[in-house]
Amino acid sequence: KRRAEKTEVAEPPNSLPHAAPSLPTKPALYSGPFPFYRRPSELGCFSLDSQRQYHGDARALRYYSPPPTNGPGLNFDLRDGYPDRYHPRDEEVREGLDHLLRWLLEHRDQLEGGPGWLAGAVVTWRGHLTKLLITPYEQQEGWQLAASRFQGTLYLSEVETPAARAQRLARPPLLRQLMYMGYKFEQYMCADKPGGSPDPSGEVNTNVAFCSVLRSRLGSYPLLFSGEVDCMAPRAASTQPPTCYVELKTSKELHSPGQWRAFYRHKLLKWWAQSFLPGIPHVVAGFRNPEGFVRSLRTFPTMEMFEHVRNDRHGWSPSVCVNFCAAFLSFAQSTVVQDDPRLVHLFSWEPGGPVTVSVHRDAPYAFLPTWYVEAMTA
Ligand code: 0WD
Ligand code: CA
Repeated sequence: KRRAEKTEVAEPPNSLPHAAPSLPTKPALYSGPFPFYRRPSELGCFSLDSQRQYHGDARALRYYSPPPTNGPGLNFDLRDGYPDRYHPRDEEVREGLDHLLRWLLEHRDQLEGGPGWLAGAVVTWRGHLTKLLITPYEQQEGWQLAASRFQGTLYLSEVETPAARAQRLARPPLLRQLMYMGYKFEQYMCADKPGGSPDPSGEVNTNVAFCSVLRSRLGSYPLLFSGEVDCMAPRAASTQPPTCYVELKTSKELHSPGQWRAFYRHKLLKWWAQSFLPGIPHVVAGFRNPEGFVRSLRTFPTMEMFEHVRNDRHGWSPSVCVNFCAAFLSFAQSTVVQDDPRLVHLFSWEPGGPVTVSVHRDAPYAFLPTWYVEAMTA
């Protein structure tokens, strides 16, 4: 068994001294014990409004407000308001890490962890770390992560792959509607004020977001990342973030044991990875029928999701996911040596292969904005 702390870097054979290093992704290579993952703590938050404008506060935070009964009577029409009350975010706007960088710039003098903490940290979106966690099991979609080192800190920002872009531009109408339905479910489940009631009559505007900024550490790698949070439970066992947060999901109604098995193997892996990272303890799922109505809810505690695949030969393992992520961070830390915000190491991965690296300077891959670099240098 390989140790979790070891970097899974394939050394170039002696005959090819200049072969670029790569990182394998097969699950069997990462089956060691679960590595250390620091209990995530919230450093702060920010909100994006209906115009996608940044505000350094929690104005976009919503409150978990499920219907009084989960059973007969529950009937959320997820297609209601589509497309006339839908204001989707402009996906052509490439935001990169910008909103998170703005938060960081405004809070860099108040960061805990002592002087120099940020210089040793990895800064990224939670969603990028989720993709890393599930990589050993992903068989469909590859990814590209751009990495730059600046004042010691390693910044990771996703680059849309050509395949993902093509898929997005050719997104079938039914898939567009399905995306809307996920947001519509949030509207049925959330109130704007603690103790308030949901108002599904308004429009669904996906520019609006509440993002939590978290600190954690994976093995020896300090992490600062931000993730979009759906809502907070005002009467949760703990009112302290991130344990009061609730992640909302929708899924097709499941009937046969085979359908549940597939759900545990694929969907629950993604749900687990996404909520494990920020330490969000509960995922509440709405199950929709073929007509798009949610008729039942089920709460999945994040820390119990693995139990559904523990005895499944084709299941997933949290330690494989987290060991791979640690190996990637080690690989990235040792690959991106030069401190230069205009230099980008592009890590690319396609299912079935290893993670490979290419090096680029300035446009189109450089992602640390001039306003950020200049303000941090001043
Ligand atoms: O520009 C990009 N390539 C991306 C931007 C990719 C991923 C996220 N984002 C934005 C999000 O809009 C959000 O403001 O970054 C911020 C933080 O995202 P995250 O929490 O790191 O991302 P992730 O965990 O992948 O997604 C969380 C939620 C999603 O909920 P579900 O239940 O579907 O996982 O953020 C939303 C979505 O509600 N979301 C997006 N909203 C608008 N545009 C997008 C997107 N591209 N991706 C995720
Ligand atoms: Ca969600």
